[in-house]
Amino acid sequence: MLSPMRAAFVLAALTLVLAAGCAAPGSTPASSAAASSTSLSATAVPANEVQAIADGHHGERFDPSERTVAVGATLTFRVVGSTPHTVDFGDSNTANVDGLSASHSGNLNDGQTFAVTFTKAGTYPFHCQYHIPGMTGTITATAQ
Ligand SMILES: [Cu+2]
Repeated sequence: MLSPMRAAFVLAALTLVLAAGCAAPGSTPASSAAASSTSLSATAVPANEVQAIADGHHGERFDPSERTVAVGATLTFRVVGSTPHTVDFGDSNTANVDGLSASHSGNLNDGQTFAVTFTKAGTYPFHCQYHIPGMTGTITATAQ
């Protein structure tokens, strides 16, 4: 039997789910696909974040490794775990990439972050200096 209190809660939860499904003008196409797949991490990576993680030997990766943002958006890269990483955009580990507020994080330890604002539409490959070629990703910035 469903008590009135519980029924109200279920209704509220359903409303939230429906609202979240509709209110997504700036969301990425990947988010709907990700919802149906099984995530390896216990907690989902926030929409404005890319995490640099390492799961055991040779398990270093960016999660997600591909993300689409609107021009003007800022992404935060965050190291999770005791393995240090870097975030470097472009082929060079020193040259700044046009269209980005910052291109090279330097060494990042557990919990440290690196924020990048995407000021021009384009495709921006990035990598970790320590774990190339395995640890790479691409951010796509699209005009609004
Ligand atoms: Cu790394």
